[in-house]
Amino acid sequence: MMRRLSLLLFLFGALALVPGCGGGGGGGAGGGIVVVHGSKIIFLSALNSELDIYIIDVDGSNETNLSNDAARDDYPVFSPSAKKIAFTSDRTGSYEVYIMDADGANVTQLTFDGAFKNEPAFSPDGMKIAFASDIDGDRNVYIVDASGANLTGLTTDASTDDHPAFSPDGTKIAFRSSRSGSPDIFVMDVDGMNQTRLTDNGRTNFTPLFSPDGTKIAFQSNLSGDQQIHVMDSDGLNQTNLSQTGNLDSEPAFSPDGMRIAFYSFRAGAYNIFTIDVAGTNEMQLTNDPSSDFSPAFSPDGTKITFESDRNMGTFSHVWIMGVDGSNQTRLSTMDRYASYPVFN
Ligand SMILES: [Ca+2]
Ligand SMILES: [Ca+2]
Ligand SMILES: [Ca+2]
Repeated sequence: MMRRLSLLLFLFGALALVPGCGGGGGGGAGGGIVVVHGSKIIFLSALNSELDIYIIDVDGSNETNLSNDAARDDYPVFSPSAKKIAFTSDRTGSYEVYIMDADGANVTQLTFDGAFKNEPAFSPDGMKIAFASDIDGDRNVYIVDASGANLTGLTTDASTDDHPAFSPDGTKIAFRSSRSGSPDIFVMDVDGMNQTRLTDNGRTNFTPLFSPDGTKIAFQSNLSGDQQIHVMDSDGLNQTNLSQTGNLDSEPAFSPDGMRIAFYSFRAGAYNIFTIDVAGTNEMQLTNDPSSDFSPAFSPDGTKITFESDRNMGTFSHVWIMGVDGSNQTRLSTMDRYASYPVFN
């Protein structure tokens, strides 16, 4: 997956693992977690090639390191109930899939084979986790029960298969595959049957994302030369370049009602957050700052957007929040660490 932080970590160089610092932080009884959706944000935090998963209240209080391990703890995703967080960690020396309670308690390792893994995604019922791995030597999409049982490979082609994303009804998984010669968006049944190619443009297509009602798939493509936000019907029809700016547009996120897509764009020499209707109309620029604003994500009620920005802090990126009209832009995280990829519970 083309993640900005991966590049950052590459620049830092290889990680020297510090032994003997295991264990999840947070404490508390997992079964008793009461979730108020939209009240908390998880994000990835990095410093000196070490990664941790943090959580913070939407008012900026209670900034907490949930993983609290010397290894690289990466790719945090809330379960649909937001009571659990799946993530990857190399705390055993290889990247495995883990699950923990949303307060950091009850860390459970789900995979044990030693192959690289990333991009975990919860099924809509929270019972399964899809992820990408090279368990079989090449990159494929796998699925495992949230208990760790029934690890199953869904793709078998020798090319790259990754970027899994569940449909909202849990029956389909969209993914990226290079089996046809160039990276394209595919979809398959959740058991791996009926793998179907949706894009066929000879260019690079990646990171499919179902709309909340499952009727559309947003994806990124360099079909027009620059990386742009595209959308299509979930059967591959009506493929449309939404952003069409001639500048880098990336990291699309659907609003809860599925009507708008937020993304970041590098226009006029700065990274800023924009939103646009899925029909390609009513584009709005929400941030207008020379700093870098990335990774927009809507609140569950659709009234707020959290994002990453390095404004005001010089070196470090931080978690910010604003209204969907760009109002009241407020910094939430305060640690002297990089903060990236914020998402609401
Ligand atoms: Ca860590
Ligand atoms: Ca493969
Ligand atoms: Ca900016």
